[in-house]
Amino acid sequence: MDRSGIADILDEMGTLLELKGANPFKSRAFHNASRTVSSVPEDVIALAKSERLTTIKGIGEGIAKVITELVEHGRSKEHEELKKGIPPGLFDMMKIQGLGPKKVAFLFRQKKITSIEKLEKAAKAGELAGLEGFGRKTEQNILLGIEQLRKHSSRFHISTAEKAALEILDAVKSHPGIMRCELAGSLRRRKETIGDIDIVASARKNAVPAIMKMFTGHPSVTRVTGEGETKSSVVLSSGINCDLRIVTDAEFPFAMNYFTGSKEHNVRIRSLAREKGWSLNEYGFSAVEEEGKRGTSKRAVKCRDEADIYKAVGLPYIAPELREDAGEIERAKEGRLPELVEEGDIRGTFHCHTTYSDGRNTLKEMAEAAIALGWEYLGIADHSQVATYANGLTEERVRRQHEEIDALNATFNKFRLFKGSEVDILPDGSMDFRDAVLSRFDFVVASVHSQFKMTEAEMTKRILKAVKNKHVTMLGHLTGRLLLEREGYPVNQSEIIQAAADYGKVIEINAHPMRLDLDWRWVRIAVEKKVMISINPDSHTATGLSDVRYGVGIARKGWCAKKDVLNTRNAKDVSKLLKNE
Ligand code: DGT
Ligand code: CA
Ligand code: CA
Ligand code: ZN
Repeated sequence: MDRSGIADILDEMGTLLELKGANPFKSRAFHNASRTVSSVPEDVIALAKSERLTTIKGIGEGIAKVITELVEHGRSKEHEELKKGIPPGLFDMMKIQGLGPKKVAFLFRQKKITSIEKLEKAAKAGELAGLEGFGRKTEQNILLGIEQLRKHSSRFHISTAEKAALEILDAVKSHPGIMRCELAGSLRRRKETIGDIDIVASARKNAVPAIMKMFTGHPSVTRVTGEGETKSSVVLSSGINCDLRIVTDAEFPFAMNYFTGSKEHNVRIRSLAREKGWSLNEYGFSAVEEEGKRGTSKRAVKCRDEADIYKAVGLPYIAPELREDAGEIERAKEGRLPELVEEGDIRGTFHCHTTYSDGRNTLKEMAEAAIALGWEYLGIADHSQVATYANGLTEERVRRQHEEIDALNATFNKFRLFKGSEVDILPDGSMDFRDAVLSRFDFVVASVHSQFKMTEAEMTKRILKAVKNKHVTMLGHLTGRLLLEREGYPVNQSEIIQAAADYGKVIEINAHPMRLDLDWRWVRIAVEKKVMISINPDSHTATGLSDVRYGVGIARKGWCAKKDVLNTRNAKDVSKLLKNE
């Protein structure tokens, strides 16, 4: 069993203990161990084999024994004991927003509710409202939660999908029979969430069976759902499905183009091909035999790569991120496609948290991580005072942080930290620091973190007030959505984008894979209105800085060129831009 499999089981054991009402310290130990196993730099598998797991902080004797069993036998006795008497449906129930192990265990004991279906029935029949700790409101929220869950449960965050995909892609790629091999589908188009992983490869014919075997036998595969000569399908340990298609090298560009999608984009390209007298599918172009013209039809076109395919239908190459049939084909025809921002254009970022508020790494560690990424600057933005749940900074602590930033900046060569804050937009639209404090920052990110339950008109008014505040540099995670978990609060994005344009404010693409907010469909509108975009990781760890890559994907989907993105500018230009505000 691999690391992520072990981490999942430890986590499940923690939850099982919670469901059984065990000592909270014990269940927490398992949850913590799960996080430890997936994040420590040490080789957990090797340590397990040499019985040295307890040298890792947070792994005690008991948990070490479980891990060793999992590594050696792929299962653990204690885990199986814990599972006894716990219906698997309880785990599904815990995915409903607002339902934790305590409530689920209670519903199980009191009402024998063992699945989402039974829960839904009971809630609809009004059978929960009388129970201890449950009211009409809870009942309504449960029904709402079930609806949300159904809508989202078959999709995954891009970070989860990408991690799982790259692991198995690298393995397949390493086979000597492989000629070309790439990710296709929504992952290649950098969609905000992913349904399943699509891999396309070309290979020498005699190697295909061995490659398929390697794919279906990969350690991250938990179930094989199809195995054939051209296509195999598996379920990975993260629960995500993955398809591998193997074609000849001549077919490869066509298969890539087809399986990258989107479906809507494909349909358009196919009809362009038809206009030229070809039929196009995942294997190639072939001549359409027109009536009365038999024998005179065109010969099939050979294409070495996707650019050749677009050229054959009279278009310049269209980047995968744009392939949504959202106007890209018309633009391509006019030769006016945007020159999209690239990961390599990024020179720094804003909106990062440190140990001053709820981040895990110190100022210095965050700076060092940014330097290691080759960046010229990093904008620190810890939480403001009202955010006590996130250890928000008081005015006094802001002063101390600024002293530390000044001291650190004095030690850097060609790198600087910008002083910022993620300041709460209070319910009445005012900012959570006095003007005198706000004016001490190099930049201010304004975000809503509380009181989401407002009408659209109220929320829009609240945020508009922040846009008009002269101390505010940029808006953070505009809708507050958490992908696959929580819809954003209702807000008139169009009006806010217009105001940002009028008042010269930046809007962030929050690059955290759970957020990706501003949504790319709105990024496009912001860019049209010449609103500057900042791609911010909202990272709470040093490693989280690299989440910027997901934001770059969203920026590209939103048709951002390099010039549209604040953090493609060098430190000097950024510094000038921030001062003018
Ligand atoms: P996902 O997996 O839901 O995140 O989204 P995709 O875009 O990866 O969709 P998926 O995996 O169902 O199919 C991969 C690509 O294959 C899709 O983007 C376009 C192509 N494709 C699939 N079914 C059809 C179809 O019926 N017609 C056409 N033209 N293309 C299709
Ligand atoms: Ca897919
Ligand atoms: Ca697929
Ligand atoms: Zn925030």
